[in-house]
Amino acid sequence: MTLLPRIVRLVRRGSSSFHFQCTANMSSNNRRLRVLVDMDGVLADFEGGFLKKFKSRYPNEPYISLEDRRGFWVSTQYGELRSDLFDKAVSIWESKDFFMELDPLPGGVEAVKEMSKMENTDVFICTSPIKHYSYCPYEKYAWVEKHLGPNFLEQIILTRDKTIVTGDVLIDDKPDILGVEPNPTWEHILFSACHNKHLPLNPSQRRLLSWSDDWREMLASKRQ
Ligand code: BVP
Ligand code: MG
Repeated sequence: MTLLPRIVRLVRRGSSSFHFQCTANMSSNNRRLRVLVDMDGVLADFEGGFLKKFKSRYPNEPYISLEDRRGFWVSTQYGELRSDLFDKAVSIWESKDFFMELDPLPGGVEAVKEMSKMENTDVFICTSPIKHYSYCPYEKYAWVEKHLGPNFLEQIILTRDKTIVTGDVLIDDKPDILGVEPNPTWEHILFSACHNKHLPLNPSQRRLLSWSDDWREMLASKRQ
């Protein structure tokens, strides 16, 4: 049977199977993998950039080496060391040029460029700006343009809530990614960082130890 008369009949009947067949075909023909890649701690060296600038601005204050970092929030650990160090830590990433001058983490830019050229793959940079918005959002765009090129500006998602973004995977160094959506569509792949590498292994959570780890195999597993 040719398809057109059948579609016309199904539409006239208002058939729900028509809708089902269309969406099923769309998903089988256009099955694209959507990869969300975090920026701070995954592509850009937030922890290294912070420590360098903290030491240079406050040379007489104690600091926490990357070896001794524990917990996602830098400010919390500095505040525990001495309460006034909380605000001093915050002053570092609230300063002009902090986000712009972060170094790329090894292999990240190359990996993102390579995965964005893969067939049937859409890559987005999914990153949370700080609430002090004078510099951070602008500098995140500038960083992406500088390191990934102007075409990649199309791929930026700035959000404080990543749970409402749809995707197949989210590569992110934050151990707990929470928000208003209790069941995000993505699988969170925990990217290792100085603050999370001591956490007990959760067998249901996959990790990428660095960009030298097998991210291609991880993406391949999501296509099956
Ligand atoms: O914009 C970064 C820095 C900020 O949180 C954002 C993390 O974004 P994602 O990598 O999860 O997208 N940030 C803020 C604080 C303290 C604020 Br008070 C901190 O300790 N660490 C940190 O990364
Ligand atoms: Mg991060």
